Amino acid sequence: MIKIPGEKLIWMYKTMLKIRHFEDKIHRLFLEGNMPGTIHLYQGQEAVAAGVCANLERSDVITSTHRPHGHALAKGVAIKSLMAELFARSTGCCGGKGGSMHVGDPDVGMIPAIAIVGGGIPVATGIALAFKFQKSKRVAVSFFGDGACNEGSFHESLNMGAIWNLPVIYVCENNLYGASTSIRVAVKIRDLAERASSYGIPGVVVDGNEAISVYQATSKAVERARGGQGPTLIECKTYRRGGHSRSDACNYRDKEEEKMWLTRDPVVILRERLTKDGILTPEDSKQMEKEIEEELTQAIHFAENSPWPKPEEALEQVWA
Ligand SMILES: Cc1ncc(C[n+]2csc(CCOP(=O)(O)OP(=O)(O)O)c2C)c(N)n1
Ligand SMILES: [Mg+2]
Repeated sequence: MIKIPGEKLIWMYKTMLKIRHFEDKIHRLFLEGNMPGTIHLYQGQEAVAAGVCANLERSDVITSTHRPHGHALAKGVAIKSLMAELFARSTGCCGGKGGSMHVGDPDVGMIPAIAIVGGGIPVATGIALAFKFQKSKRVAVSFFGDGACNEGSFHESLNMGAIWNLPVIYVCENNLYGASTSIRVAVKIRDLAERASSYGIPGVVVDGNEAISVYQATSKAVERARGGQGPTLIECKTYRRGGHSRSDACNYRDKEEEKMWLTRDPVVILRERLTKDGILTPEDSKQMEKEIEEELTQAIHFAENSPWPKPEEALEQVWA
């Protein structure tokens, strides 16, 4: 176990709070009809984005999914540009053309999210191949769900990453459901991380609601990747606090299971741990929440007052 510096722990906590508050706000805005499109909330999984990204440099690159807000905030996409994108305004990180499922900013190392399930895995693998050709120490990280592990792209990418020892980390966020389908009827093995052995790479299972465990596992994987030893598959066991998307009442989930996971709130787990270790006080936490709320209010104001994209902009930034 490596010792995690206090400021890193605080960064992880603040990042998780930021994600939680950001999504509380946008959830309300969507339900009120003030935001177009749809959203897939990341709430409950914050420890994964924060624990992984705390190990990355700005120059490292991540790929994400249809559930990308947490990854974007943890990798450093500006809140204002994220908010404006969700409001479909031209000041958004994709010029208002992407919306919730396609947020990203290559300047901070996030490829705009790919909503095709499993679509980001080969992209991260290709980016890692480029890093290897460039003899750079940068790493690529692909975030994806349990559902993506049954896509061909998962298997093809892991094999390619493995045989070429690419600097890539595969982070599976196993929240036990692919939309409404329980993992129990979708795969026969207990841990998806077992699949790593078919490709000759390490596969580790971590408690995805424990930011510190996620951090530790990622730290090892990043060291391996930067050292030219190839990929790692990290399976983070976690749970969505809400539905798959905004209109899902989750009738397919067992109520006892829900109750158990909801008591394991990753934000609370880290807060209690840091408080116990004397790294965080309740006042620090309150102050952080206040600052985040102010930043969010400003971001919403910025987004609502930003211009809509012009029709002719639809033909810009198009390569194919
Ligand atoms: C190739 C493909 N098939 C189906 C869909 C529709 N779809 C969107 S999200 C989703 C479930 C994905 O589950 P998982 O990978 O576990 O991610 P989670 O939603 O749990 O974060 C599905 C089936 C899609 N976007 N892409
Ligand atoms: Mg899932």
